[in-house]
Amino acid sequence: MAPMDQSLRTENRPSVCPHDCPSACSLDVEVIDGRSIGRVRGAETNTYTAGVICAKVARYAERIHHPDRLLYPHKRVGPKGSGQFERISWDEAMETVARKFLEAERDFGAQSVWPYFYAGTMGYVMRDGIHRLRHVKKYSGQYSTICTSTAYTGFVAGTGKLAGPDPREMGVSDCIVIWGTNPVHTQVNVMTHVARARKERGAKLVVIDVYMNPTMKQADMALLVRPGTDGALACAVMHVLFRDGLADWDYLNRYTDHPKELEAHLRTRDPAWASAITGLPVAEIEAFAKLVGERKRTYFRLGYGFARSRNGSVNMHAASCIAAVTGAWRHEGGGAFHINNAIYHWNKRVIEGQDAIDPTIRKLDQSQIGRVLTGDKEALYNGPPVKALIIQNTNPVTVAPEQELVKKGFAREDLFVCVHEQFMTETAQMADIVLPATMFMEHDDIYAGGGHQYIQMGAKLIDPPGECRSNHEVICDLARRVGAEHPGFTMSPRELIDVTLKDSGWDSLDSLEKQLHIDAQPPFEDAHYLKGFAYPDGKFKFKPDWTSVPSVNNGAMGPWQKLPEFPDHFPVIEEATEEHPFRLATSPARNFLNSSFTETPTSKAREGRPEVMIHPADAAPKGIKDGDLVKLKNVRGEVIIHARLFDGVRRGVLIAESIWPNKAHVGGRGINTLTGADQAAPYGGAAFHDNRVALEKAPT
Ligand SMILES: Nc1nc2c(c(=O)[nH]1)N[C@H]1C(S)=C(S)[C@@H](COP(=O)(O)OP(=O)(O)OC[C@H]3O[C@@H](n4cnc5c(=O)[nH]c(N)nc54)[C@H](O)[C@@H]3O)O[C@H]1N2
Ligand SMILES: Nc1nc2c(c(=O)[nH]1)N[C@H]1C(S)=C(S)[C@@H](COP(=O)(O)OP(=O)(O)OC[C@H]3O[C@@H](n4cnc5c(=O)[nH]c(N)nc54)[C@H](O)[C@@H]3O)O[C@H]1N2
Ligand code: SF4
Ligand SMILES: [Mo]
Repeated sequence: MAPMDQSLRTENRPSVCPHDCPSACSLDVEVIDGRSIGRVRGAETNTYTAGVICAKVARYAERIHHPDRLLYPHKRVGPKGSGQFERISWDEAMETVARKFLEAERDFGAQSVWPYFYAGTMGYVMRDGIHRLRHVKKYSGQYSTICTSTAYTGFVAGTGKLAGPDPREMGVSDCIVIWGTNPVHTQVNVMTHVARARKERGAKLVVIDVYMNPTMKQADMALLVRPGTDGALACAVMHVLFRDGLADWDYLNRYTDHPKELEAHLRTRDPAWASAITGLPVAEIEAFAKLVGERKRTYFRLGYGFARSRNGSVNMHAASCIAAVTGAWRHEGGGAFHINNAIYHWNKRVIEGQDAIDPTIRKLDQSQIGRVLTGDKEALYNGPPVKALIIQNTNPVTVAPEQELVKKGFAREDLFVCVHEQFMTETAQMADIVLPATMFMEHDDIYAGGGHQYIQMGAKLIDPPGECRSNHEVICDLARRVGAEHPGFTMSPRELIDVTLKDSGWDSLDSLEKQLHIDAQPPFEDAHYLKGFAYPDGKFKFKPDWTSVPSVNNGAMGPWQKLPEFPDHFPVIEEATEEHPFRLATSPARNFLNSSFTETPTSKAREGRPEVMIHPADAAPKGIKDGDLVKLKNVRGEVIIHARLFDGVRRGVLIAESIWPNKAHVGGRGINTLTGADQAAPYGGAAFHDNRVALEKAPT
């Protein structure tokens, strides 16, 4: 810590953005008087994030010094959800949590306790330490499906691992295809490299999305597809590549599994077929195929968004296949990229307490928290009910699907809930015990970029306000009180970081701090799979064995028996019906990050209010005008929201940029009232952008 006695000294210190964003930007933070945060800028030292950060984090002083931050432990004194809390001591709070956990364990078995977490911070010590407590105590596991399952599964299906060409190579591409991600909102740094490629090489930017978002507005070629139809588009593109002699047969023969069968399979998947499914004109599909067929240095930047459908894994895989047909992988600036998880070869043995894992313990589906808490037998794997929760880094009473069930579950009188949070979120509001949490500049942690290749240290810069404690402190304290023993509970965050670096084949914390960060980018031939893909035979799989996709297997789920053998349109999405004629996607808002930043004044002001975008021609016959309140309804519930007429969506498609708190909506029901928690094939995942709904003018 900086000494407190020098008045108003400003120093600039390095840090890392901890939020759940592929960019993990390197930050340059003004620390004022050793106590508070001034301006936050991007640090130039990181050659990927390169001094650029998003506006919401540039204004971080607003969040870290927010007057509404939780500062002290509280216990509930009124009815559940009443918001009536009373300040208590840390000791009383932790004693209560421990007692409730021990009682649940005694009466219903250890698996009636469910530590529930997600990626509100991406630091490994603070995010993943909760597993250590879980494993040592044999509490219920969490199968983390809310974000990545469909996307990861689809990418790994082809390549065998989660890695790809250096993201900085986008800057030397001749064509960049931004597919199902909206980087202007969700990972702004992609645009830096796109700008470079356009300037230096005259590169073309293609954007494939379901609405004319700010990224698509910058595109040379804008492909507006119907939600959940990207597999069909990918197939037609490959059809054209084979048909027109634009396939790289030398590459196909050396590096892929069944190219001849793929070609034959695609003969019937022509642009006219795909046009009927995707809504794209045939000419646009032909032009896109020609562009990527001729420009071998094409970088397919594949996002999460187009995988958040019930057929999302198939769509992700199909898109990645295009790079194998053109042989783009061979070229600098070419190939397909989703995320760089595999390059770090993390060994989080100590942080997660992996030596204590008991594989017989159930792993409850994170996305099905509503079903789990309302006693759905299948969701509970026929095991004991969940009687006690500790929640860190996530806000399920806003972000999880099937909100009606989620709210019902959290309202249970016999459920004990402890929420460790920075703000009084809608989840904290439902708690019995609320604990105040530190923010990233108030604790030590380590971060690795998903959208780039740096390992970075984010050191504590200032003391936390009030009595805030870090996740690590809370987990270690609770462990002591419930009798959980593990070396990790007695180590400091810095010791955990050091041992994790060493276990993972990186040097040490000392050396990381000296270098500022580690550039973990593998050599070109590895990143481009020139020595083969990550399957035993070294081949890219056009015909994946869906039920043995490595590293993501929790047992096949959803309608996996129906998965197509080859890339295809997998018709398991919530197609529109007469009763529910609209398809709704819940794409991310620019000034929020999931439900974070919904508390900061500038973000709230910039976003305005919850709105749904409707094509004017869909609105007119229903008498809906811009700014009217409308009702969206499906089998899971209904939502009242303001209409925004916008011709950048297709007819029959609705977009609600998310995730506003439920309470920001008239009637108190947020957008996740409408989203489903049924598991996508083959390894689960929530289909947030795949919802059929009815639309009508709300009664006034
Ligand atoms: N500002 C902001 N930044 C964020 C977040 C946020 O909420 N706000 N969330 C963070 C998190 S947790 C994550 S996982 C990442 C996710 O970041 P992304 O990879 O960008 O994924 P999504 O945000 O789900 O959606 C991206 C785009 O996919 C589009 N999309 C939806 N359905 C389809 C489809 O069927 N086909 C196609 N082609 N496109 C479709 C959406 O309209 C949206 O524009 O962003 C992170 N960054
Ligand atoms: N409709 C719709 N719903 C969605 C999505 C969508 O696209 N559409 N996206 C989904 C996706 S991809 C995701 S990842 C989820 C994410 O949803 P959440 O997991 O809720 O996401 P965040 O807002 O990133 O973080 C949650 C909380 O973590 C807290 N937090 C941050 N750091 C710390 C810390 O160090 N300690 C503690 N104790 N708390 C901390 C923050 O204050 C915040 O309230 O939402 C999903 N829900
Ligand atoms: S772009 Fe993402 S990683 Fe970078 S500062 Fe913004 S939220 Fe953080
Ligand atoms: Mo996410």
